[in-house]
Amino acid sequence: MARCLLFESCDRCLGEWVEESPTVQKRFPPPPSCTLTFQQVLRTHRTHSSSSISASWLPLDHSKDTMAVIRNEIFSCFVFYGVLLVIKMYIIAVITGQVRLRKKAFANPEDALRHGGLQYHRDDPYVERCRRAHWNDLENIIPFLFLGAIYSMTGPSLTVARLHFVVFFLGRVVHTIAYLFALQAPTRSLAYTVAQIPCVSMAVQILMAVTTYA
Ligand SMILES: N[C@@H](CCC(=O)N[C@@H](CS)C(=O)NCC(=O)O)C(=O)O
Repeated sequence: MARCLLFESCDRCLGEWVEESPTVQKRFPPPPSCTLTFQQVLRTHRTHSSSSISASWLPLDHSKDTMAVIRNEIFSCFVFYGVLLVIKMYIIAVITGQVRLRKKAFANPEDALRHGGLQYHRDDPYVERCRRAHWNDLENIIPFLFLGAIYSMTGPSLTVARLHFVVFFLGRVVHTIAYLFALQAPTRSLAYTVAQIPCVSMAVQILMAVTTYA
């Protein structure tokens, strides 16, 4: 019996890593679906309420474990920027609602009636601007959420992946600011184009990663 380098003991019971051995294998045979070819270990746990032992088969492959951690870091980085962008979209929605109230321009007659009369069931140029900013986010951030999630699984380097996510994030923030504050052209278009670059790059890399399966 030997401790694995990756040993983590459970804080409630004494989890043990047990090297593959004929005796242990006999007691806890690998599941029929087990196709692992590298060295295997059994992770045994004494169940808390009784002295019986439960066990599961796990691969002992340190390089693969390291890869999993790296992939997880990349995915976490993606999630961080993805969620910030979703929050940014929520903020545009809140701004749109506030502008509707301030300008008395309601999309629905019942809202107009509640706020003064049917004459306020009308369009407003700035409300429309907010809506276009929001719509443009939908057109671009939703594809990013799809591409970024898949791209994170293709094993890019963390630095390169972060660069993709940060460039997209900053591009979209500048796009929103340029749209809502009607900044001088071509600020908004430039921000849009800059944000598209990492998306195109991710799409190409994903296609290259899966092209053998086409
Ligand atoms: N659906 C967009 C497609 C192209 C696009 O997203 N262009 C950027 C840069 S010019 C933009 O901000 N378009 C304004 C918008 O979608 O409201 C459009 O109609 O313009």
